Amino acid sequence: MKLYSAPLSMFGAKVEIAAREKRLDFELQMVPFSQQQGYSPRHPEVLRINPKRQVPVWVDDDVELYDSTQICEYLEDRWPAPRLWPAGAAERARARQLEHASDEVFFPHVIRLMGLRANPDPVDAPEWIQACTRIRAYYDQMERVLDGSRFIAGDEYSFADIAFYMAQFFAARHTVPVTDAHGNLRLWRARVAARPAVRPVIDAMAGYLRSIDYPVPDYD
Ligand SMILES: N[C@@H](CCC(=O)N[C@@H](CS)C(=O)NCC(=O)O)C(=O)O
Repeated sequence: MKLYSAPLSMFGAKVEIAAREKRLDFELQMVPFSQQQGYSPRHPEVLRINPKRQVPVWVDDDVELYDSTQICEYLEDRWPAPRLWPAGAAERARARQLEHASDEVFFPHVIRLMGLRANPDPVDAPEWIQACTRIRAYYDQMERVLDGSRFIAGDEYSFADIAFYMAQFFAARHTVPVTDAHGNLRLWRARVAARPAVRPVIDAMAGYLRSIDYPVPDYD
């Protein structure tokens, strides 16, 4: 099995963590990527398999998939243990909703910061302030979700934790870290970072950032 990812792909990291949690034997293929050129040239297998031309892409014989969430669903169906979605239908639906919100509600604010950072002095721009405010508001929401539970979707670790752990790392990289103002989230972050499946993935990403002289935020 093969995972096509990239050194700063937060969506690729989600899949890598999930595959490690399930102790799968897979090859990790990093596609060409640099801060200057972006994803150029595109890897031919990524172009062949993903009409969106993005990583992650997962290949398991004739099963060829793209999109991190879709790939995680496959991993869960194909290797149900250890479980990464909760057992009950309602709990599962809630966890899926939280995973989706992390990728599609929270992360777009981070993407907005990434785009604005190209400008000389973005910090006074109303769009910058608005994105930071929305990121902190989402932290407030997750702080309440974590009140009395160890993980985002309850007491069991799930894909929702993997998604939000990676998303908040990117928010931290782009100036809006989880701080002591969010005590539940700080404890949760350390809990997730300590997992043997998470540690090597986040350490490798931090190592890549250091190798290109980029700052690394606290991540545990
Ligand atoms: N929803 C997709 C998003 C994938 C995505 O945005 N991948 C980024 C890397 S993290 C990418 O390949 N970007 C290059 C591009 O969009 O051209 C997923 O969950 O896999």
